[in-house]
Amino acid sequence: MTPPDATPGPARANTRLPELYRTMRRIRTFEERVAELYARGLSAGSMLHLSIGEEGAAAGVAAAMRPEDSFTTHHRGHGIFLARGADPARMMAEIGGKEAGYCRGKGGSMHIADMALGHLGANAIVGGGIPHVVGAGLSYKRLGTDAISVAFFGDGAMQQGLLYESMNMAALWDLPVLFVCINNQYGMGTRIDRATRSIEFDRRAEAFGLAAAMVDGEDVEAVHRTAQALADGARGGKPGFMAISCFRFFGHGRMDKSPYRTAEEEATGRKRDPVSRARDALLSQGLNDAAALDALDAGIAREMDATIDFTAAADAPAGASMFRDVFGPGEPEPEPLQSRLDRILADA
Ligand SMILES: Cc1ncc(C[n+]2csc(CCOP(=O)(O)OP(=O)(O)O)c2C)c(N)n1
Ligand SMILES: [Mg+2]
Repeated sequence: MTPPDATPGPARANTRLPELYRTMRRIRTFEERVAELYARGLSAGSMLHLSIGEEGAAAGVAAAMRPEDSFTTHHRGHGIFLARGADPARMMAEIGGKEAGYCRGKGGSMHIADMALGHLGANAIVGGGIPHVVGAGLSYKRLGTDAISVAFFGDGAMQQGLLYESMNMAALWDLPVLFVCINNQYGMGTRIDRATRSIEFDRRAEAFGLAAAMVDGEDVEAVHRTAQALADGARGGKPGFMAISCFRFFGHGRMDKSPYRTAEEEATGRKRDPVSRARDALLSQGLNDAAALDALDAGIAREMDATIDFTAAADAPAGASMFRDVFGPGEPEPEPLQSRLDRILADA
């Protein structure tokens, strides 16, 4: 139950806090612009799940991964993909349903994937992306590579059977896999203590033979240290699990005003802020001064503002491409909708 290497040490000269802060600030600002995209009527649909409050999980784990590693995410995965090197303009264009997006606008917020960056897919089915990393891990083991595959999912998936099948196989076959549960306290409108009797999630993973830890997502350096130890173990064939506790600052999706929780609970929860905590730490440790951090934040704001302009100006996919990119190479082209309709009407 003890995190493998989560003991806070003395101030470290080689701290990665500045880099972790930058990643988190980029995620926070990107998500704020996603909310703006929606408010301006430029998003493809309303199913947008912001990861504000969860930046410590994405930044901390991503920093423990290598370029060759792959991953899957749940429906709240913008921040994870950004932390893994996604181009925010192409991401925003995807969320806006534009041709310039990662999946030519056909994946949207919840189904972004990009094999070049190891993103095996966001998934709208709770727990749906978890078994994929077991398959990826099996292939890495067979190929003899050093890569690992990481599944990111919410606390809702802790109550899904496929997680346990996946953890069992990963442990049984010594696969280079890391399971990362982002426990933001809620599955839609249901608080975690109304979904399960036990939130000692690490004990569940240990029961399957995984190395397991729980960590506070407000402390990005603790997340990073824990993820690094578990990722190193996974690379050596000992799969790992970590549960990162944090607070979902806003509603489940953009339409959700969170009527199921009180204003006091939200105010208290939002004090668990990994971004402002990291900023305070950078200042108190003398790693940055306030002016430098303000300049950094302003540069990030400009970068993210530009993603909205890019998306607004980008083209939608051509109607004729509707069935393209749906099947793998070599699959027959589906019959165009119009010709199918013509045929059905002719037969009628
Ligand atoms: C198998 C399945 N059941 C139910 C849903 C409906 N659903 C969508 S998101 C969600 C809550 C997920 O909560 P959690 O896993 O904690 O992720 P979070 O939204 O908090 O990031 C549910 C129940 C679904 N998409 N898939
Ligand atoms: Mg949740």
